[in-house]
Amino acid sequence: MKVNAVNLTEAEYALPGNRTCPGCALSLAYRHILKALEGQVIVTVPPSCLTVLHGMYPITSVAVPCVNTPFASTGASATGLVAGLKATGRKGLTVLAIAGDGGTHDIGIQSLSGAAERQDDFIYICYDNEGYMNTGNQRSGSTPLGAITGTTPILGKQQSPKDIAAIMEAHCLPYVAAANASYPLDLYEKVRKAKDIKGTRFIHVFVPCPAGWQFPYSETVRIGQLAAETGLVVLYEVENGVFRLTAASESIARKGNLRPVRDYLTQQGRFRNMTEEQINRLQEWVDVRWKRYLQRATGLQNWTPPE
Ligand SMILES: Cc1ncc(C[n+]2csc(CCOP(=O)(O)OP(=O)(O)O)c2C)c(N)n1
Ligand code: SF4
Repeated sequence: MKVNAVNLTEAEYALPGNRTCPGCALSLAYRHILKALEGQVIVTVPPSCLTVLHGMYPITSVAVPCVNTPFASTGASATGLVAGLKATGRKGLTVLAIAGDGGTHDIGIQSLSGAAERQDDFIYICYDNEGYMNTGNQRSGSTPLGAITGTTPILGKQQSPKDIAAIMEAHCLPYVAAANASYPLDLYEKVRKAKDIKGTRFIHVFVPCPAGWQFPYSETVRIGQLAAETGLVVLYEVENGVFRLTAASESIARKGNLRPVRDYLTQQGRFRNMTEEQINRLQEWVDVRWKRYLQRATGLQNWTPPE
C-alpha cells in the first residue's frame, strides 16, 4: 500500500525537543527516515548537525542506538557494524550510515567508496545542507555556484557542486536515489524500498538550512519545493540500473516546465551577490542536467555525467 499522510506510522523515533535550529529540514527528513526503518536500525554518524540533533550523553532525543564515528570513517564504521551483527548472529536490524555533505562529498568519500565497492550491506544517506553547517557554514564540495559561505564571503562559490549520487551510481550499487525533505513521503518510500535490498544502498537527501542559507525558518518546505520546481534538485531513483523520476520531478516532466532558477535564488540571502553572468551559468547548468534526466527517464539516450 502506498503511504500517505493518513496511514503513515504514528510511531516516533526522532523525538520532539531536539537541538536543531527552528525550521531545520534535517530534523524533518530524519524523522521520516527513522519512521521508514521502524526503529529497527543501528545508526552511525560523523560530527555534524545530526550529532547535535542526537544530543550529548546521557541525554538524547533519538530512540535508536547510535555510534558517533570520526569524520572520515562513516563508511568503515558501517562495515564494522555489519560485520559485528553477522558475528553475533543478530538479524532484522538495518545499519544506517548518515552524514552531511561535508562528511560525504569531501571528508568521508574514501571510506564510503571502499565500502560501496565491497558492496557491504548497509544504507548510506547523505543529508545535504550544502555546506559545513555545524561549524558555521563553510563551503563544501556540494555548495552551489554563487553561494556566500564563511569561506566564500564576498563573491560566493566559484565552482559548480559535485554530483555525489552520480559518483555513487558509478559504484554499480543496487539502489541509488535522490530525495528532498520537502517531499517526506517520497523520501519515506525510498528508504522503505532501500531497507529490503541487499548491498550498499545510497540516498541523497536535500535539506534546506534556514540558518546557513539565510531564509525565514517558516519557509523551509517552500524552499525545498522551489529547488525541485526549478530543477536545481531532481528527485529520482535508480534500481538495478533502471532510472525513474519521482514525486515533483516526475510530474514536472509529464506536464510542466521548470521555473527559472532566479525564483529560487532571490528567496535566500546566500545568493545576494550573484552576478547576472553567474545566474545565467547556473541556469545553463540546470538546463543541461534536466535534459539529460529527461532523456534517461524516457530511455532515449544513455546517461552521461554533466560537465
Ligand atoms: C577530523 C575533523 N575535522 C573537523 C571537525 C570539525 N567539524 C565538526 S562538524 C563539522 C562540519 C560537518 O559538516 P557536514 O558534514 O556537512 O555536516 P553538517 O554540519 O552540515 O550537518 C566539522 C568541520 C571534526 N569534528 N573532525
Ligand atoms: S545549521 Fe542548518 S542543518 Fe544545522 S541544525 Fe541549523 S538549520 Fe539544521
